[in-house]
This record gives sequence, C-alpha cells and structure tokens, in this order.
Amino acid sequence: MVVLGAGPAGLVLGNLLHDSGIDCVVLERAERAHIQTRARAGFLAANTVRILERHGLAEGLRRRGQAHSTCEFRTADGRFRLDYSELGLGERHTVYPQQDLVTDLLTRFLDSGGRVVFGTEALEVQDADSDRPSVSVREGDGRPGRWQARYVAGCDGRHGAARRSLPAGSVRRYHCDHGVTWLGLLAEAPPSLDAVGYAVHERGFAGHMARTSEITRYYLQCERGTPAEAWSEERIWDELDLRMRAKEYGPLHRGPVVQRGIVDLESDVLEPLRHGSLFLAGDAAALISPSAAKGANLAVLEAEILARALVDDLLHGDPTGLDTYSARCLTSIWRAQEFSQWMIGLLHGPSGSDGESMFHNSLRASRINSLRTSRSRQDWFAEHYVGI
Ligand code: RFL
Repeated sequence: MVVLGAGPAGLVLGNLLHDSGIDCVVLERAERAHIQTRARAGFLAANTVRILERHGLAEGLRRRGQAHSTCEFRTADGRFRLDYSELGLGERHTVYPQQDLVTDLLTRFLDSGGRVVFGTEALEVQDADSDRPSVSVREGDGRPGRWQARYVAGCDGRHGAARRSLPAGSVRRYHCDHGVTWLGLLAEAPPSLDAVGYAVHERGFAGHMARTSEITRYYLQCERGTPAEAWSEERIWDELDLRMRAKEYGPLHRGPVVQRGIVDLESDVLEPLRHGSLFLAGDAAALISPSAAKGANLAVLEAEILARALVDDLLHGDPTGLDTYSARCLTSIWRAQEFSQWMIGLLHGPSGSDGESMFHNSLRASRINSLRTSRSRQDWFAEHYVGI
C-alpha cells in the first residue's frame, strides 16, 4: 500500500493500516521538520477525538488539548454567547494545534516501525485502473523513482499528485468560489476571549480562535487580491480592535504576528472518491472553506473509513467497504459543506449600499438574530458546528 502525503489523513491511515499488519509506505514531499511545524487547524470535533482514541492515537491531545465549547458573536446589535456543550448533542471541541497532532501521529507511526519517505514528491499515479498501480516520484536528491502497490491512497491535499493523475472524465469536480477572502494570522499573543469570536462588521468579518495559551489565530476579511504583506502589524491590530469592537467589549492582547497568509474561501468536492485502485481522502477528496473548521476532521474520519475498508479487502477478501467508501464519505462531506456555506452566509455580506446589498445584509442580521433567540436554531447550530 502506498500512501501519498503525511498530513492528518495520510498519517491516520498509515497508523491504522500498520497496526493491522498491512505493509504500507507514506511518501511525503516535505521534510519532517516542516510538517511538524506547519500551523493550520486547531479545532477537533468530538467524533474526531473518539476516532483517535479508538486507535490509541489521542494521548497527546488528551494531555495537552483544551476543551472548548463557547462562541461569541459580536455585531452592531450587541453580542451574545452560545455554550454549545449545553445545546444540540452536548458535544465540545478539543483545541489542539494541527502540527502537534501531526507530530503525535508521525512519532507513533515511526516508533511502531512504519515507514515515511520524506523529501520525496509524488509526480503521477499510473495504471490506477489496474490492480498494480504505481507512483512515479522525484526523490530528495532529484533522482526519479517508482513505487508499486496493490492500492494507492491520495492523501496529498488539494494540489497533490493524486488529483492531477485522475484521467479526464473519470471523476467530476464540483467547485464553489465563495467570493470572500481572509487574511489569516497567527499572533504570539494569548487569546483575548475564552470563546471563539465571530465579529460581523460593516468593514468585514473578523475572527478570533485560541490555539494555545500563548498563540492566537485571527482572521480579517480583506479585498480579493490583497497581498498578505500589504497590512502592517499596527493596521492589523487597529482593524481587529475596530471589527471586534474592543472599545465596547475590552482590548485584544496584542503581540507579534508570526505567520500570515491569504485564504480565498473556496470549496470543492470530487465524485467519486475512487478511480480503480486509487482512493482519495482529506483535502485531496474535498476542499472545505475554513469557515466552519471541518477540513482536518473530515480527513480523520475518511482515513478511518478507508483503513477499515482496506483491511476488510486485503486481509479478509471482502471488497464491500472499498465499493461503498466514496458514498459513505460523501454524505459527511456534503453535510459539512452545507454547514460551512451557511456559516459563510452568516458571517459575510455584500459591501455595497444599493438595495440588493442592503436586502442581503438585513437577511444576514435576521439570521444572526434568530441564532440569538431561537433555541431550536441554536440546537441545530451546535449539532453541526461541533459535529462531523
Ligand atoms: P494536508 O494536511 O494538506 O497534508 C497533505 C500532505 O501531502 C504532502 N504532499 C505531497 N507529498 C508527496 N507528493 C506530493 N506530490 C505531495 N503534495 C502534497 C504535503 O506536504 C502534506 O504534508 O492534507 P490532509 O491530510 O488531507 O489534511 C487536511 C487538513 O490539513 C485541512 O483540511 C485543515 O488544515 C483545514 N483547516 C481546518 N480544519 C479543521 O478541521 N479545523 C480547523 O480549525 C481548521 N483551520 C484549516 C484551518 C486550514 C487552513 N488553511 C490551510 C487555509 C485554518 C487554515 C488557515
């Protein structure tokens, strides 16, 4: 078995296959230090934690992860909080930086004898429609190489070789550009709220998400095409203060911005998630905008479903799980996409003052108001916000 990519999807899959006695190798383009420090997600759903626990992969997050269950909305009409552990299914998030999860999964995989080939870029998956697919690679020293296996798992993200290798017409791609851009920031500053903060402001959205007691992620909606470096640190903090309404609700803890990047909010889904002997999981299968923090959670879920299906097929000769893999995952993927789309509509609106823009912004205010006042709306929100 060849697994492309040592992100959450590839490493959960690798661990589960290795634990079951299936020979597998993980090919990773980057070096080990890079993947162990690449900051991305932080909010793990309750079901993700259950999956990781089920397979003995949750030790680190149990020790160092922080339970989290509150979000706060700030708008021109005031602010309100939802404790989602008291709503819906009564579940919480665990805040645990993705790079720590990746480090845990990688350490466990290597310690138990798993094999990761770092610095090796998959170029193309060949003969995926046969039962001897192969992967052509560029090795660390630039030399070409080839790996062959019964199956290949494409866990190499949105721009990886798995997606590129799909023959035209074999898989459909559904795509949506939400027309919204965020400046994503990581600040060396303690969280300013004990909640996820969502600020809806006439100048655009601002978000606050704790990562650790010293690091906080912020988002600022910005013009499409703005270079990340266009904003000085002072302008970033002033704008965050303004949109988060710091004058009314208290100052933000400032600190150096240690990482920044532009995120164009886009989503896509590939259907089906299989082409012959090649299976897609994680961002390679579907990209989901970070508005609802679902991407890493879907990656873990899909990896578990795929691992079970591969074990059934390779060890017990039962291909049913592989045959139904795509349909099973797509149900969860579309559900997450629908919620993520709803969140985008909740948090962003058109900037104009023409009649249509004002109509949509008034609808958005009404949507937030029903979230503030309707218990059934809050239960629905909680179930989808933390569920996967
Ligand atoms: P990854 O993590 O991108 O890992 C893919 C791995 O494949 C390697 N690779 C290759 N290796 C060999 N050959 C090639 N040709 C290769 N091409 C790529 C890469 O180096 C990499 O190591 O994909 P995976 O495993 O599918 O995991 C997906 C998640 O990383 C992603 O969905 C989340 O980070 C999304 N996301 C969030 N998800 C959540 O569930 N909760 C969050 O709070 C959350 N916050 C976020 C996010 C994504 C963000 N970005 C990237 C826009 C916040 C941000 C800012």
